[in-house]
Amino acid sequence: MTARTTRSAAGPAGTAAREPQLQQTLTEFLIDEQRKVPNATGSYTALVNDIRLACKRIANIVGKGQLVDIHGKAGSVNVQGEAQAKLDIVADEIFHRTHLRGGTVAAMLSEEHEHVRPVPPEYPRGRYLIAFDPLDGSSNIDINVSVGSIFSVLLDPDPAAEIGPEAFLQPGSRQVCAGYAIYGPTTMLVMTLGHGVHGFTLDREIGEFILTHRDMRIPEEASEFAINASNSRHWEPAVSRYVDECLAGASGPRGRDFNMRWVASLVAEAHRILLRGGVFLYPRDERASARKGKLRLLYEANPIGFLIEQAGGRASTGDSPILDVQPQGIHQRTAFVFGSRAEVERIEAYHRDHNAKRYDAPLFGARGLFRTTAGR
Ligand code: AFP
Repeated sequence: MTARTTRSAAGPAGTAAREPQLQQTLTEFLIDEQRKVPNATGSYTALVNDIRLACKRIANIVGKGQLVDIHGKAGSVNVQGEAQAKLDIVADEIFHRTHLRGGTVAAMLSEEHEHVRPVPPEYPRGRYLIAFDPLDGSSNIDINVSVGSIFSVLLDPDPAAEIGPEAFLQPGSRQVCAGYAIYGPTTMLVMTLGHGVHGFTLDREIGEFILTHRDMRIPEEASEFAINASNSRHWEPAVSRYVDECLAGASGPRGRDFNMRWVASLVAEAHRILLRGGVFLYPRDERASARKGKLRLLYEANPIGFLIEQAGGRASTGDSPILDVQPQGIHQRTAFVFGSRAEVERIEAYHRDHNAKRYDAPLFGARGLFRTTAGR
């Protein structure tokens, strides 16, 4: 055996003395991004570093589960009137505390708090506003299914003014950064800084996020749709028509079979769609609680919408682009449809066609698959 073909004890033939393959870390990625901006102060990089730390802290606790008594309800309700899980409260506290000291943030908005929380005067006020859903998909916690955190970053519109809720009332098109962490079999941070979408996987042994999914693009071909079908009797005609056509499969107007998915975690659905294509719908419907939709505009729909658009997909209210909506309130709800561009455009077209006239949906009408009360 010559020196050239010496077999390494650690690796297969031919890999002897190979240079270690150092994958790019999130830190290195951010340094490269910062260098592209002349006169950057590093404040933005520091903010993303704090987001990363908050997500790692939450991932650590999510990963321990009931070992640290984190499952179950907290016994309180949030501003939306939803029962809070213990992990909702812990994750909210982690996001809040992790962003207090850095001097990057002026105020925070959370799903779990009625009011905006300005950074207290003992800490420096930063240039950014951060809105977050600290723990998305809480109903999945106790059953050990993926949950996540969602964040949206805006610029403080008036750094000299006292900060209040109106500072956050900016359309999603003004976001400077957005993303989510998904706490699944692996923990990933998926984000956009406004130029494409990149995914980083947490390597727990070195405690770093590694760039594993550069420039994520939503596949154009879609064969999966996600919707909570238990609400079908309340849907608008355009939504019923779209779902009916998917369910009709190869023999219907779409000419091919579709599959249906529903994880009840926006983060998990968005992650699947980014990687595999498809479409997600949480439409408004005729229930009093859902007339304006269910998902929250500022810390659910806008950040996910920004990611989806940056990955080449489309994000919509069902009628118009989600990122153009002028928010009226910090906890405002919205209808939300996103995913592969052509599917979302089709749903928008159905809304235009059908909003004026009643659609007699064959699968959801009196003889419908999901409807039990005849003629209702
Ligand atoms: P939480 O942040 O309160 O856990 O909300 C989960 C969620 O907003 C979103 O992630 C899901 O898509 C949606 O609710 C599921 O809603 P249904 O339970 O009505 O299907």
